[in-house]
Order: sequence, then structure tokens, then C-alpha cells
Amino acid sequence: MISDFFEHFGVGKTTLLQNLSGGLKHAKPGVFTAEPLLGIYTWNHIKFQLVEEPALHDSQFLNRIMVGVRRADILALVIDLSRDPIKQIDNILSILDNYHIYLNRNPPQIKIERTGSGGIQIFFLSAEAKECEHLSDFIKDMVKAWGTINASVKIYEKVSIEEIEIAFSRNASFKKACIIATKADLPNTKEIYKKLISFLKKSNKLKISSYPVAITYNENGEEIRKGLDNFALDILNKLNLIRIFTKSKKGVAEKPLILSQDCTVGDVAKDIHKDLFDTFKFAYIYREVEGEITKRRIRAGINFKVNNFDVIEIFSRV
Ligand SMILES: Nc1nc2c(ncn2[C@@H]2O[C@H](COP(=O)(O)OP(=O)(O)OP(=O)(O)O)[C@@H](O)[C@H]2O)c(=O)[nH]1
Ligand SMILES: [Mg+2]
Repeated sequence: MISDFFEHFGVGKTTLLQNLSGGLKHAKPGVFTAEPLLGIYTWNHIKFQLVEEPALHDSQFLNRIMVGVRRADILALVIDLSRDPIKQIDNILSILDNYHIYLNRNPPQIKIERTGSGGIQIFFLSAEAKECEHLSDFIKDMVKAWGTINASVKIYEKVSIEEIEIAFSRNASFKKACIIATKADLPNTKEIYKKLISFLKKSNKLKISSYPVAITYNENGEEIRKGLDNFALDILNKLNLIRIFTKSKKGVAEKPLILSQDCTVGDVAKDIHKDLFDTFKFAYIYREVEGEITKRRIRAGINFKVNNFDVIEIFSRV
């Protein structure tokens, strides 16, 4: 979780962290968080580690904060709906930009390699890539500024000057991101949220989804959170992760394994234990198939690709 810095009050990161983690005794909402603060959000037996980074305030601290940012699987830009949300987004994006951290975009399809000799060779490897042949001199200048006179540059798609610059920046990092818009209980925030949504829709550069949230208290002093109901599921989807359930003699485990969507039965075995992978014999996959009442049982080998919600029973040679 990251936010811009506003000297009067915070955007609500600690309040949210505390709420999602089911209460953190040492967290102090309303007091500036100067060090990263950790919490665990549990959803359907899945644990998500949450980190509140200090508000992006001082260049002296930014380097440290960016180490945390680079480590995250997904960034939540936490925006306070009682302040101008677009300004906050601009502030955060310009800081991330300075650190060559780019949100929700793929790395440019450019491969740069130093070579021993032969000068600078540029290859435009598709019809679209050939449309930027006129940028050859610019690319050569970038190679020289990169500190070499011998290099091969392979370009696979049509790229802009900005994308070429990104490809040459050594510490560029590409992160998934979303927006959490806080304090949605305060007056006028519905209107402000609508403005934010229409701004995001219009922006073709920043493809980002946003979640409004409000944390309030009832008359008994109990905390109530409105919003973020589908957050965990969306995060799994955004990170291309699937849930697999293992089956043993004891039955089907309640707690899923979280794996990448392109994983195989072998990856599942490895995730459970290396020995299970080494002694793997075969697996039964129990899979829901449209139009069938009971799950279909499929006998699968080690390279069989698993699907979201598959139940897997693995048999070993020992
Ligand atoms: N009305 C309302 N106030 C909130 C909400 N969330 C947080 N606040 C208030 O906003 C203030 C700042 O909250 P924090 O959770 O400390 O914010 P933070 O982002 O952690 O702040 P820093 O650590 O200083 O960057 C506190 O007074 C909270 O009570 C909310 O959903 N609604
Ligand atoms: Mg805080």
C-alpha cells in the first residue's frame, strides 16, 4: 500500500491494514507510519501479506520505500477521497516514474545485448517493428549513452521513443497495480469517486481498477468496513493465480494451494514436497465439467495442465 504525503492527515492505510488483518495491536491509525507495517489478510483460507509503506514523503526515505515497492506482487495506490484524487495519483505516478517503476504495462518488446564487435546492429523483427525504422539514429544514441559501441538491438513490435528509453533503463520494473479509494463515507465522496472513475476511463495510459472503501463505527463502537468484498478474488485473477485443492486419505483439504495459472500436475507435486515430485507415479484430477453433475475423474501424468478449482490426488511410487 502506497500513498502520497499530506502533512495534515493520512489517507487511511493503517486503518485499512488494521481492519483487513483483523486488528493489529501495535498499529496506530492517526499517527504517521514511518516504517513499513505488516499485516496478514486471510480470505477463504488464503493468506495475503499486506505492507503499508510510509507515505511517499521525503527523498531520503524514498529509496528505502522503493525497495519494498519493487518487492511487492501488486501495488495498491491508496487515495483519500476527501482530497483531490487525481492530484494524488499524479503525485504517486511521478515519483514511481522517477524510479522507473511502471504500472500495469508489459515490458517493451526490445532485447538489447552487448556484443564483442560489429558496431551497433538494429533488427526490426516484425512488420509493425519496421514502422519505427526512422528511430534508428535515436536507438544508436541510446546504445552509446548506455556505454557501449557494440550491441545488437532486437525490436519485436512497434515501439515509441518512451518505450525505447524504458528498455534502456537498467532498473525498470513493471508492476501490477490497483487503486483503493478510502473514506468513502465522508460527504461528497460519491461525486469525487465518480470523477475518479471517469478520469481513469479516459486515461488510456493507466489501465487500473479501483475499489472504494469506508471504515466507520456503529453505536457500539464496532468497526464496519464497506467495500473491498471482491478484492482478494480480483487480486488472484490479476496475478494470474489459481486455487488447487489436494485430496488425501483424510479428504479434500480446505486450504487451497495457490499456483500460477499455467502450472502442471508436476508443479503441484513440487509445491507439496520435492520428494512427491521425485517419486511421482500418476494423479487423479477431479474436475467440474459443464453439464455434468458430478466431478469428472481424469487420470493425469506429470505434465498435465491443471485448472482453477481442480482437486488433485497424487500417487507416488513409494
Ligand atoms: N471517515 C473516515 N476516516 C478514516 C477512514 N480511514 C481512515 N480514516 C481516518 O483518517 C486518518 C488517517 O488514518 P491512517 O490510517 O492513520 O492513515 P495512514 O494512511 O496510515 O497515514 P500515515 O501513516 O500518516 O501516512 C485517521 O484519523 C483515520 O481515523 C475512513 O474510511 N473513513
Ligand atoms: Mg499509517
